Amino acid sequence: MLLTKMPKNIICIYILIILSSSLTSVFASNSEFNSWVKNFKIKAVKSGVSKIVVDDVMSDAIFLPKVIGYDRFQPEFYEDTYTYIKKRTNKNKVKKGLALYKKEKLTIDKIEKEFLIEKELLLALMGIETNFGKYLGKMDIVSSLATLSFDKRRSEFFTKELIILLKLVDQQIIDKKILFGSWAGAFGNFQFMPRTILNYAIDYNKNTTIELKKTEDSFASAANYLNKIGWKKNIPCFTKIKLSKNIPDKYLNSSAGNIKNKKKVKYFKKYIKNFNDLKIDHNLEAAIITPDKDIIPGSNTYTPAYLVYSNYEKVLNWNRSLRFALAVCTLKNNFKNEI
Ligand SMILES: [Ca+2]
Repeated sequence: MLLTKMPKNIICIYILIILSSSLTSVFASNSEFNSWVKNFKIKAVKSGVSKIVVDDVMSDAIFLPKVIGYDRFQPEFYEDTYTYIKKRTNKNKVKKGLALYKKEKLTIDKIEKEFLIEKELLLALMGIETNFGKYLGKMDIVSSLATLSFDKRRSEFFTKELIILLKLVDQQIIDKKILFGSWAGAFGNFQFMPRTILNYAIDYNKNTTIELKKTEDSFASAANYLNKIGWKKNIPCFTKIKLSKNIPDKYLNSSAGNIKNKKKVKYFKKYIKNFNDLKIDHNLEAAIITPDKDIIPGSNTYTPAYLVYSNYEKVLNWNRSLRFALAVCTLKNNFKNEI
């Protein structure tokens, strides 16, 4: 805007200054990144990955500035709960999930029985994570993880994930040629991080490779994961409630990091206006979440509010976001009404 009023030569100088300063910072971060890679490779070898694999896989790793952008601008940070859930659980998504279920019914039903995980939950997770395999991500995962490890915000977490990924390649569990996924390093239909692949992914159809972009292995791996972390079949995730203003602040969880102050459902009776309408076991252990409080500017402290149970926390294990877990369980309920 300002540029149109400036003389041309001044504009040129102005643009040159901007260009040179941004180039300097790119070069600076590239050289810092390269020296980070050098140190990381030493660390990876020390933790037991073969030097050949470390050198081979890390040779193409580059710093991806856009990954930092995505990390700082996740919808979980700025979308209010209603918008977030509505966008991800619409009729179209249910329709798409039902079509997939119809096509893969035999496999999905078998996996539901074997791992004791509702098919509706599996469909919901796949729907939210990748829109049923449509958005698997095309990012080079090694570079994504390296960029996030180099970055200060969650360096320790992503460094560990990158080392696990190298181990998976080293042990020939994963082929380095297929390592394309999300900006945060997640992979396949259910967006597994390397640690999840290591601990829970299975070669369900026993063809000697784990194929997380195919139905059999990806559904069985997701079901195995949920089963191992303690998902309880036929127990709800959450119940929407209307809170009274007399509720002490300490019961209002707005952070997914650590759900605090759990009590039996009946304990919260005095704080819930619609308690008598709730169709849930009053002895179930529950906590209260108010996901917009402290996060969405100007939001009402008491709405929306939910009682959440142990299954809800299992979905948080999957992805530590209050809204993500609400969306998954909402979509699960939507499927329940249709299947
Ligand atoms: Ca397989």
